[in-house]
Amino acid sequence: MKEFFTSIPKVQYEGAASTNPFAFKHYNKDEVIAGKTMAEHTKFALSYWHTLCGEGADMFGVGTSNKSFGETDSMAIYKNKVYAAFELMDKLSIDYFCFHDRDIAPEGKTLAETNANLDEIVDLIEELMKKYNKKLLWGTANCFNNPRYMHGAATSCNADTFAYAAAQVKKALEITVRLGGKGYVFWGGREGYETLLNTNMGLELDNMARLMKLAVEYGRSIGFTGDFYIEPKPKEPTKHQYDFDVATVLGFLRKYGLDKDFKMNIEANHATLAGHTFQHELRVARENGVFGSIDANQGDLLLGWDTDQFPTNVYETTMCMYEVLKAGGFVNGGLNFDAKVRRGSFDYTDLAHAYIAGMDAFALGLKLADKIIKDGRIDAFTKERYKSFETGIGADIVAGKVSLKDLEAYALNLGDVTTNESSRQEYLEAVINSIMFQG
Ligand code: XUL
Ligand code: CO
Repeated sequence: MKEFFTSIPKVQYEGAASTNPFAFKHYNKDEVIAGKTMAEHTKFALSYWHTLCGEGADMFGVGTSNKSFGETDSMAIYKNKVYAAFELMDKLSIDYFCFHDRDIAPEGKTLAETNANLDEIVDLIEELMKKYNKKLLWGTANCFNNPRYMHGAATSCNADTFAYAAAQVKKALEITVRLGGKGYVFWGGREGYETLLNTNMGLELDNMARLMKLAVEYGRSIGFTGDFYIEPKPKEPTKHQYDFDVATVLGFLRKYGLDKDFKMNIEANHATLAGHTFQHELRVARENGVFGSIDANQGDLLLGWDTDQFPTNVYETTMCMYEVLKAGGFVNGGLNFDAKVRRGSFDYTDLAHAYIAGMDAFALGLKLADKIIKDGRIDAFTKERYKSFETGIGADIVAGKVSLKDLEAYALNLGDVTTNESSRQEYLEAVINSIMFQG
């Protein structure tokens, strides 16, 4: 069989002291942490679009990395992408992958031809999934790239576009089910607006929910038992994306009765674009029972766009894994690297370095998050901070036993509040550092 990534060896765990650029320093897949192996905790996934399709083009220049894998005919290129994907997953011990329909097969002249292209490629994917023992984390439809989606997909002003998007979602769901995927993602590609001067926001939101309802009905009817996800993002490509952040999406899901079937796919760089930390978005999802899956990457806080960099910031990965552990771990979700190498990192070797760096950052984050939880000081401090709600008036408030009148009577009797305690933020930040850096 052809080998595409000849410069990349099978990557093994060698431990933190290793200087081998092709070795894991922290990701030791079978090592047990808090009752589960690292592989079970992390469920790393390869993002097909960046890894097999992204060539590094930006607004100012063409691609710097060729992803045609030695072929010129379109279907032959896409078949080689499949072989390349499984070779890389195998070399990096990545158990899952995710894709958009258009990442895996080219569009034909008609929708029927496009669907036939998909079927042909999915046959090959299915074969290699068995051969390499790999799984599909989630599937999705790319309803944003083609010019037909210039005004959005479900939120387009053009009903024909809505219908076309629905057809794409139907097929993408069928493929996801066929490949055993336990997730289906809606990232609102162009579901937003550029100006309110031409926008019927009410109809657009109703229509967005309509497509999701149709997807749930159809998905369940063909045996999809996994989670539907919304992946919040506040802007880009449109000025305002309707799925702004987890809190906004929650309001949307509850309004349209979609909250039983949908959870969140939280992306680190989307969180920061929304003016939140990654941990904030995970916490909001966890507290509301909609934590589902993660698109693991990091942005550059000095830039205002989605840079989708491979995650290396261990503070971020640690607090992410802290939230994941607190949420009880992934059920159907996992850690998908929706991340791309920089334009100047153009050769295949860079792909290996990038995935190794990201996987190690999360493995280290997992170990440190487990230590923070086992250490117990952070949790104990937070519990103690709210102790006034465990007895007396606080317990009555929590139990819903008191009215405003009762509380007024209590406050009048109190005179003033004289017992506040320090929040000890600086101490707690130092505790985190002392656990993370014990050397
Ligand atoms: C875009 C983005 C997407 C989704 C899948 O910002 O994150 O790649 O993850 O459509
Ligand atoms: Co994403």
